[in-house]
Amino acid sequence: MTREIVVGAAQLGPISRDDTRAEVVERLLTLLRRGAEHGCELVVFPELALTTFFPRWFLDEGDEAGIAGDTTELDSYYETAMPNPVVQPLFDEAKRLKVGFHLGYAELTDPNDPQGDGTQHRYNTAILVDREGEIVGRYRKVHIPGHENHEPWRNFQHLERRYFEESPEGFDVHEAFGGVFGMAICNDRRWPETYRVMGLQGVEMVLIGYNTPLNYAPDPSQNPLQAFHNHLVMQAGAYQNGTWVVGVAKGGIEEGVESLAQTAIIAPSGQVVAQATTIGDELVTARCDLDMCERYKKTLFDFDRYRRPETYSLITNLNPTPGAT
Ligand code: CDV
Repeated sequence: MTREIVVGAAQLGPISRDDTRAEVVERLLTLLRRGAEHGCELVVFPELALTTFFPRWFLDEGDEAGIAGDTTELDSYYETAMPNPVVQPLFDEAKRLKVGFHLGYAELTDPNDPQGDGTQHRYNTAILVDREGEIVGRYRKVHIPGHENHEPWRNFQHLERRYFEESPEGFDVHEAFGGVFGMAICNDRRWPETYRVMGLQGVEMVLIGYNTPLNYAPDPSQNPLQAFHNHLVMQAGAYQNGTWVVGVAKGGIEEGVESLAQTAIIAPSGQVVAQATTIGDELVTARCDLDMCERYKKTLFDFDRYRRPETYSLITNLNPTPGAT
């Protein structure tokens, strides 16, 4: 018996600064229902899928010392609970349709959470929700790109490093949908370690949402290569770890900033098996055989047989001596 799962990659077009959460959730519901019509068991939404990409604005009156002043608008972009009343319809519909989903959002933690450390944190987060509408996995972004302080020379800001902490939790995998699932968020997809850490835990499908502006201010020579680099890293991550990768964009022109679309479902062979053709709300689907992962995990990328971790210590040694193993 094969372990096949029909997956929907639910690309979003732009979300405006004044769009309400309720309006956005209606768009997500439309895509979730479209997924159900296409036989999907899982629908994957992008990074920060409930709001506009707010790190493009300097939203507080702080300085190098950090966020300060009136944080009312900044805080309004974060979720303080998940699910919450505005997002609950998505969970209810998932349960009714028996379609799970993956959702990215900004998380403001509760300092009184008994499982927390007594302080409040801001994370760029994604959750995996099963076909019963239950959260079965949570991931907080590890690689945070951009900058910490207002840089007026840029056409737009990318203040992710001001508004989000780097998660110390790393990359877990989750048994769900009859397989082993992992999550990563946007910039994480450019780092080989992201896939390898999950590959070492037997991951069979990595879900990745992204917001990638076509204009990269620190080095505009990379602008025409955005689409190439996007697929390059996800296809390599899939192939080198024998895993499916589902990369889902929030694309199009959002508040004047043009972002990459190119949502894609990638097989363990590294081949793109489905790809979005628009830059707006669009669902692309693929029937993914999770057993296909074994073909790569048991042959070329048989980690136990062929990996040489004793020669890679430079990668994880926090005080490396170049050349030492
Ligand atoms: N949201 C992101 O993480 N975006 C980055 C951009 C800023 C380079 C990305 O890696 O696509």
